[in-house]
Amino acid sequence: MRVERFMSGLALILLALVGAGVAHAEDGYALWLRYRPVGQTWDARYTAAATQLVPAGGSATITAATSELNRGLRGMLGAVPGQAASVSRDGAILYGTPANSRVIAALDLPLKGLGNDGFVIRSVRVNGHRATVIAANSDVGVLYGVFRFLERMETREPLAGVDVRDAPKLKLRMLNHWDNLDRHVERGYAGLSLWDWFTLPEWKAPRYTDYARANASIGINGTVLNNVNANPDILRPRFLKKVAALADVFRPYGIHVYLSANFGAPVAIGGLKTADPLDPKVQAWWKAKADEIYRLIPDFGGFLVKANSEGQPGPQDYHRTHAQGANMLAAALKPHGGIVIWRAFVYSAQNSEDRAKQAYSEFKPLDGKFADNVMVQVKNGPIDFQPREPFHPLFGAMPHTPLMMEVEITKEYLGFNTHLAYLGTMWAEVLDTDTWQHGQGTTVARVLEDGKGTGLTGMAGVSNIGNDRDWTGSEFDQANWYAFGRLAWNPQGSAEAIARDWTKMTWGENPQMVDAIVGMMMESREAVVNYMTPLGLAHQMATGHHHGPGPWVHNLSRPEWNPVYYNRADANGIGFDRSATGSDAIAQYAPHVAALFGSLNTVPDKDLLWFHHVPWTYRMRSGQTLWDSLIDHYDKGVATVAQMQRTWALLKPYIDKQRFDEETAFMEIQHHDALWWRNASIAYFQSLSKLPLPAGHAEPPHDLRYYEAIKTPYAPGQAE
Ligand code: BDP
Repeated sequence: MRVERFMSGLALILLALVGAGVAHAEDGYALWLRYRPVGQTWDARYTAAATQLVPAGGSATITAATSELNRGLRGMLGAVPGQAASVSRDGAILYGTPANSRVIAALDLPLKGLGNDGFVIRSVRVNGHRATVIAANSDVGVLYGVFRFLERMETREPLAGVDVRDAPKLKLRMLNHWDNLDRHVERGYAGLSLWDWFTLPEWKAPRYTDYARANASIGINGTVLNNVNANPDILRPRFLKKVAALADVFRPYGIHVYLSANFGAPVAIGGLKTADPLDPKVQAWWKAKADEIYRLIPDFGGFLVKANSEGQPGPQDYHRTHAQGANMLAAALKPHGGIVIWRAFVYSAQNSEDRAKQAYSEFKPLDGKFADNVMVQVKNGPIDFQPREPFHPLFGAMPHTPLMMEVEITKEYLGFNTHLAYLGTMWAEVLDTDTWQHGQGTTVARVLEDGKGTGLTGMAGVSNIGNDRDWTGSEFDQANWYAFGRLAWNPQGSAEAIARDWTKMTWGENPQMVDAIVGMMMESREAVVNYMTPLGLAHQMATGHHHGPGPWVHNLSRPEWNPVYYNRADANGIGFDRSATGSDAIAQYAPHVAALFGSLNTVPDKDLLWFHHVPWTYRMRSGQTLWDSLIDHYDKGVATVAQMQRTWALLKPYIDKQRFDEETAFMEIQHHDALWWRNASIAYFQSLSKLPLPAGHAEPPHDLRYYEAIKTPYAPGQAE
């Protein structure tokens, strides 16, 4: 009796919970694949277009597509359609390749030219019934099409009369995890590494599958599992078995596994005395290692290498070039179809050349000297993932080398996980910039789309994923993972359209709310630039962890580690002269671009202090002095954050409590940090310029010493 009463009490509570909408309580785990009920307006229409699933073929990938359709339709429509071997009623969804389905083959769809990964989604008639066909040349293409189909429903696009034909513009769309073997994530702000090396390979956590689903949903098809500052132990047999277990989970989702390789591995774990790439024993060691890896992982992608950079070993230790090093590894991978991705992020410990010039100086002479299974991976800007940089000059200077662009999804220099900064706008800004390599119109996007005869094209993003429940440490940072995938698929895509799709899937469809959130996102990165490093400043962050301001730092052992190296502020003025009268970094760009950046008359304000040193009293095109404009920018940054807070507060009625509360708190942190950045930066620069603040702008509440004394030694994500 008691038990019964207890049970019915429990049932009542459960019912009440569901009824009261607590079912809507969300913690971000579902990402943009929330599949919430579509609501009355859409329910009947979508239900009529999803009455029956007709898969073609039985591969693990097609099975994954079926289970995603089931999951999505159950969530959005409340029911799972039955599965059938052929279309037997109106509203069927038929998905597969022409090779696996005579019906699909007979539809004669425009699949030519779509490659492996492209797809067609179309309303058709089959056996006299209305149906939607999702077809591709490979099962992975079909899976991408299925995700796009579900995304159309999530973003409330009509399914009747659908006609989509799409294919990725880049071949490799990769995440780079900077994950260590002890699960610490370098520059990670979302908990520990997802890879639980300790329990692999036996325990393949379900979360690995969810990771693969999320990536496949946005077309990501490669993942480098470990930090570029690579521990050679990952190449030991014990770890390779664990890597293989992850590769097995990811395979159905079209995701290939890659590893960061430590160039010194033959010495560190191979018992050799040298890692010289021209030494036959070293070559044999890498060949045997590659053979061993491919026995375990037949579709292994290849190696990512950080060599002779920030203390990592490399071919230059043996007086060999980057090309000689890369080509040696490439030869080991070549028989298996693997590739080498060689990073161009280098600056020397001895070289006194402007750091912004060093990668070009090192790599430009090597153009055309790399094997045809090597790509060079170039960061978006010439320094290091700053809130704003001009595009990297190598993008306009390597006509014979396939280039991969590397961006940092994790916000090492843009406020970690607690600052809202949508990076789609930042990446689109770089992608849309014209390098003028082959005359007007050679944008960075087009350079990336050109495999230089090798067929290798790609984009890499340093992952912001960890084992936090919401994956990325904040809801809004999920948008950066999503936007990366979308832009890697189509580097000419629109950052705003991407933000809009993500917002609808992540927060809901209410049009006012969507407009408000997209508006916040679209100005968020500029706000960070304004309160941290306006007008072309860069690398003003505190030492090591890069959290908070440190524009005064001048005592680190290497000149280019110090913020003063970048701001060059003194009593007279501020900025780094990279024009012809200075370091002449502009000469690394095509003449048209060099002229644009090199002259004070034409340099965009946003890049002014990157390329020029100007007096505090310099007259900007607006008529303001540089000093006044600088202060304006800091204050604008803070004001934008305050505006975002007000907008967000108005959205409370539309958003579930946990996610709303977390972002509210994070925006408070962001506002506080923005003020800190503004005040500390102004206090420092004012100690040099000795100028009063323009009317209407408040003095920093404390003196410079106060800001210099602020330390945050336990900031997360530090390099070890
Ligand atoms: C820097 C990071 C450092 C990375 C390095 C890299 O601070 O942790 O190892 O980039 O890209 O921005 O290799």
